[in-house]
Amino acid sequence: MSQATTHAHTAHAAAAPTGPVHTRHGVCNLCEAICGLTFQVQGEGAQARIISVKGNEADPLSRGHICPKAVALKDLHEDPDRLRQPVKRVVEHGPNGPVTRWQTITWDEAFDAVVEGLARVRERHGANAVAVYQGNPNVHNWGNVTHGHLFFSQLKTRARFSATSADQLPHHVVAHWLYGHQLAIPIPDIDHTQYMLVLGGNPLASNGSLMTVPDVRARFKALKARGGKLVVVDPRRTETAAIADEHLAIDPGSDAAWLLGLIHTLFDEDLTQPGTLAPLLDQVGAVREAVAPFSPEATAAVTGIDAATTRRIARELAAAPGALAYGRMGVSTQAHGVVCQWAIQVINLLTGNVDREGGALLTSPALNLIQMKLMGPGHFDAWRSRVRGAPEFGGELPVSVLAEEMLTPGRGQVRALVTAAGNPVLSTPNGGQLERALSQLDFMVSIDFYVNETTRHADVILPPTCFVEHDHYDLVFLHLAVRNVARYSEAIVERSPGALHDWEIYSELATRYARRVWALERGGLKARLTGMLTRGLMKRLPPHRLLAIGLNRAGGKQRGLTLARLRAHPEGIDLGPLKPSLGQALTARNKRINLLPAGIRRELPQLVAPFTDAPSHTSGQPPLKLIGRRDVRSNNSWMHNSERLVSGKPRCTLWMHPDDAQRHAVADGQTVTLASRTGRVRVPVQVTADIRAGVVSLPHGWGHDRAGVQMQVAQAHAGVSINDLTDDRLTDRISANAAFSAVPVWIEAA
Ligand SMILES: Nc1nc2c(c(=O)[nH]1)N[C@H]1C(S)=C(S)[C@@H](COP(=O)(O)OP(=O)(O)OC[C@H]3O[C@@H](n4cnc5c(=O)[nH]c(N)nc54)[C@H](O)[C@@H]3O)O[C@H]1N2
Ligand SMILES: Nc1nc2c(c(=O)[nH]1)N[C@H]1C(S)=C(S)[C@@H](COP(=O)(O)OP(=O)(O)OC[C@H]3O[C@@H](n4cnc5c(=O)[nH]c(N)nc54)[C@H](O)[C@@H]3O)O[C@H]1N2
Ligand code: SF4
Ligand SMILES: [Mo]
Repeated sequence: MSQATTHAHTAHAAAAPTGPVHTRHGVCNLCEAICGLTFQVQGEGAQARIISVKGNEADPLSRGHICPKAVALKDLHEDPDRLRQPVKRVVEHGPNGPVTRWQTITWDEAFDAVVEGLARVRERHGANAVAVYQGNPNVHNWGNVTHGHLFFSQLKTRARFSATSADQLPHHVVAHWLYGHQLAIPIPDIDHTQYMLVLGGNPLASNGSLMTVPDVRARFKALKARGGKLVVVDPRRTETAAIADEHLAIDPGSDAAWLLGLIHTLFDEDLTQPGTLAPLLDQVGAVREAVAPFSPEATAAVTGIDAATTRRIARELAAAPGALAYGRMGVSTQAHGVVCQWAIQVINLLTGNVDREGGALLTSPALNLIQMKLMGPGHFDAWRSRVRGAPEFGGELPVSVLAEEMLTPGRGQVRALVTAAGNPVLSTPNGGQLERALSQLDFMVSIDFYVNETTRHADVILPPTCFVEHDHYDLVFLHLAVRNVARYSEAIVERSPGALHDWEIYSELATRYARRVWALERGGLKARLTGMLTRGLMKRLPPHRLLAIGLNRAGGKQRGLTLARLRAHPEGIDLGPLKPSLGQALTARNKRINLLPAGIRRELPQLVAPFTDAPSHTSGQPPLKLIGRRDVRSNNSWMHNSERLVSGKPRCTLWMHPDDAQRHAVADGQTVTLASRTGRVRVPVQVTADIRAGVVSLPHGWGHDRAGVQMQVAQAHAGVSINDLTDDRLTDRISANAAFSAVPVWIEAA
């Protein structure tokens, strides 16, 4: 089908601003660092323009740090491609075949169309035929956190998916198993540690993840200045590896073997010293037995790291007064993601570094979702996906199964989709297959402000305001920050007339949808009336009112943490460094830590042969192993429409080691066809010794040249999508999280 775009919208920026200049304090929500910002805004009302964005020196967490993306918040605000009114997709049949056009509609029409579209599919095919995919910005935009569930819970579907399972699901599974809550993830005390072992994370480019750590470069510098050591384990010599004391270029996908080798050494050399948590640990002896086969000597051939080095690292970790292992994306999105994250916790526990200053600790945010029971502890494998039998976690299925649930006929086949702040075509494995599945749906709605690779398949797009147009209190990332702070920011500029915030869209959808499906619902009248009252009430409670209520419930008055005080301190209120609290919390709940959860106990014996037998290369050259990478000027798939973030040399290149380039007769800059089981892309090669031989790397979030995308700058810098090569069948063996690391690929043609 040819797609022409007749949708036009008024360019927003154009006119030069006039009038007085105001200074306003806010934050950046693009990544987990949540840097404090100072904006200069000129003009009034909806005409106001942002004229500068700077780091806020007074911010107790970010201390003035920003990265180039902060200024792009202004570009997003002014972007003429950003949708400002709801649109519906209209297909017209012209002389050259069907033509797609986006027609602007009123909010009223849009809500009605969405509610009708979803309700019809549910009536015909049941509630599970309507799927939901929630993307990453849902956790970066607090209105989604406070009000999203009102709508999503109404759908009563088990077909719920999110970016979590393309990212950090293994962390949640392990936190749930070991510490009793999916969000109980100990955070590196980077400002006080003497030894930090980083695996599969590149905070210098990502600005940290499951570790809100603005200004990470300065913090690493301070770590080294006080005599501490930074070790990076990554198949690439990353920006972080470049400033580390030591870099170990591990073979991708083998980290679990290496980490088991570290645990083995801790026992073997009598280095365990669990400290204050020791009385709470169960199954320590069972762990010792389970890791017995994985000596550094037995696993060295698989990991590419020699046994002497592994043993030395174990000794260093055990000896440092405050040390920690930290693993992120690279060791989460792989076939052994859960084993990796479990092993990292076990190392920190056995060396006494969990819940200890200079180790990894739980945070104490002003609004603690765990303590206040505003978020459930999580549950694993309570049901499984229809086609593959993949386990749910916390009510969500892994996104790797989304496309097959749409493409496989039968009862419960997914026929409608809601995407909310997500771009799964570019961000989930085998995006090409998902794309084919989306084009066959009966109905699709996207809550998003761009017509992008995913939303172009929607029947209706509901565009919310952008970040600078609404207030913010970070309900999620303040739980993950390396220092406790509380910080509320007002909107920086007024929203344009008629625009709705995400939370208002969810409130409205929730009420209208509930009314529409009232007749379909079973269950007691009382529960249903309570639901109706809650929705009615929540509609009148904006996020900031809920914040005020929440702070009050958390004893804010006594602690001087009221909304009024937060408003008076837009730079944030410092609540001090991380302090031990896990031990007390577990004791109070009468909980213990089972160091060898059943899922791990079952898994380890199955890893003995693959991890301890040296790989054999009898059948010619093995395929190359594909991994990803991030760049400080990208933000997943959706900030490439900012000219300042995409200018300069193209960044979507395939990194290849000189030995591999020679073997494939490929020159630097040459374009090759790279193929995998799922697809192929044409991409220029960048020859560099900064990657391990046998491994190639592509960044994710590119591939904007699909027909019908309406992001002009991004289209001009399209790149290719790594997820046209990644594989929905390659998943973490326990959680079924996507395994993006070590995808087998080969060069088809130079
Ligand atoms: N600039 C920028 N910042 C971002 C984002 C962005 O897109 N751009 N995205 C944000 C999001 S959503 C997240 S989740 C975080 C992620 O934050 P990080 O986890 O720090 O993510 P990456 O920078 O991708 O680092 C992953 C590293 O793992 C390495 N790696 C790949 N495979 C393996 C393996 O098998 N073993 C080991 N040991 N390493 C491996 C890669 O080479 C890479 O350096 O970043 C956030 N911040
Ligand atoms: N191969 C490979 N794949 C990856 C990764 C990788 O490292 N390698 N990283 C993975 C990771 S860590 C993540 S988190 C996922 C991200 O996966 P997704 O969340 O699916 O993708 P994003 O690129 O973050 O897309 C965000 C979408 O939300 C919209 N948006 C932005 N802000 C708002 C808002 O405030 N409200 C609404 N309603 N919409 C908004 C944007 O326009 C965009 O369409 O990708 C994953 N995919
Ligand atoms: S590091 Fe950059 S993108 Fe991340 S919050 Fe800070 S300014 Fe925003
Ligand atoms: Mo992520």
